[in-house]
Amino acid sequence: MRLFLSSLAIHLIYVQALDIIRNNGVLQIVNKELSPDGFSRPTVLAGINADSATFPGPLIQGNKGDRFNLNVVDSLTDPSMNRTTSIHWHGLFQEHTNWADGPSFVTQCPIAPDHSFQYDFSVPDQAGTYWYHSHLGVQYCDGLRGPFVVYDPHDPQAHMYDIDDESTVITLADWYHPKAFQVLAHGAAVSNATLINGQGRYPGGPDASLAVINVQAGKRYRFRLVSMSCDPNYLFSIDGHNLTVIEADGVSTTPVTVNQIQIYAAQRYSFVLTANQPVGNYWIRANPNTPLFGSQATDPFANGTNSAILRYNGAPNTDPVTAAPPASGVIGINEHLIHPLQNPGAPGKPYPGGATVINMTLGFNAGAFTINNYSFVSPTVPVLLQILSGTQKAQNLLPKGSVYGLQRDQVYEINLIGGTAPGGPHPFHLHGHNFDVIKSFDSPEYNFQNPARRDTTPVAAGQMTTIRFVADNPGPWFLHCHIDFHLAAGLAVVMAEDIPDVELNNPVPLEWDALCPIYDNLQPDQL
Ligand SMILES: [Cu+2]
Repeated sequence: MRLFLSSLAIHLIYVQALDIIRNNGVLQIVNKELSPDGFSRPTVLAGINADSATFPGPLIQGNKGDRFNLNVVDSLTDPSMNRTTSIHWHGLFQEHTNWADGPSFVTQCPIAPDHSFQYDFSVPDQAGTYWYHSHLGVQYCDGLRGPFVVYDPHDPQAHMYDIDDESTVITLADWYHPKAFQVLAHGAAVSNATLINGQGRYPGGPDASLAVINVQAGKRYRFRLVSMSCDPNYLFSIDGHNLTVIEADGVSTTPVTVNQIQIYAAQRYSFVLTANQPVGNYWIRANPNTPLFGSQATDPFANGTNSAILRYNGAPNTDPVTAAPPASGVIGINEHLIHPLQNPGAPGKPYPGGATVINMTLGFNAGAFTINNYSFVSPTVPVLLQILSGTQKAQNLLPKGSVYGLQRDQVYEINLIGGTAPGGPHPFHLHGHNFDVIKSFDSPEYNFQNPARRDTTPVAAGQMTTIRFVADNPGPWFLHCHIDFHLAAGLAVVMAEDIPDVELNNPVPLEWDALCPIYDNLQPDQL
């Protein structure tokens, strides 16, 4: 009965204004009460100013080759959550600007409340779909996340689509009613709602507005799907439509046509959707691998949960009545079937061990995740500052056992061995690089010829995922699980790349030098 009523309900047309920052701007970080799913809670948000801050944060955009100047202003006041912050620009290499990468206590001290910090970096040779988020504790789960798109004026796949703008960015996010530190303390995270473009519903909650994505019949859209998840992966689909994947994590791919995309925390895909169905409304679905808190039904989409609406121009403002493809008709995306469009092929020799091998075995011990038996605990002095202060041996860098020294221009082969670590698959993200996934979690086969090239790949229990990359970007780069609650519980290491050249390659601004002295003088209620 409830479903029936809901399908007849007429929704208010609610178009969320997505603020845009083009290359240069202010990102103001504020506390605000927000109820994106009808439940009001205090949050940590980014906005172009305090009043406009919302979820997700503004879309940052620019072109390949551009420089970005983003002044992060910390106006946080709520001592029940972190008042300090730092921002990571996920997927961008930060060559020569390791200091602007963002992870707290790896490349910087956090920004203090009532202070600001200017991130100034160039994107000379990357284009695609990225995002930004707090990289301090579990702060991004309280709201500080937003999309970041670098357009390619000479996109080799431009002929495949007609429309690619702010209206074609689709963000997926898990949303929690408790604050993130409370979710972390609870252990296994269960989200209350799935937000698609910042809107959604929770089981038992009100009929909050759902996101509506408008299309015109006959046009081809390049949708940019961004998982801003703190934890779940999503099975994403749009009823009645195929999705032709052309990008994974900022790397153009040879087109693969599917009707469902499994997307892990922090991953991105571009897909082309042709609006070739009868004018109408179609459900957009994002089914999390962990059911929403309190969901009773066997139907994960009951009452519009985990859903948004694809609406053709001319269709009525009503809920869709469409059905998902039956399980037997699902064509999913397999990572081992993703191939780079340009310059495919892994560095190193075409056999397992044909590069400098590092084994990393995941584990779990006394409530903490480990890699090779060490749990990552943030050092008090950022790793970059330790290096600039003269520590030149990886084994002397803190945290002990979690920093790996890499030699300049060597090809590394990292075996990420899932072992018995719970809560997987764990999407591993390497800062400062893309990597070639020569052995995916979803295939026993190696591929050296044209493996997926991306920046985030899952590692499953009892399985091995193997990545390769060239150590050509001097600096300390975080390698970690992107389930934010697992990162907070220690599932991380630092790759200290070409330590002797870090200082020369990454001149730091005076403002960066000032961060730690300011941070170290904060009172407990300012942290
Ligand atoms: Cu994990």
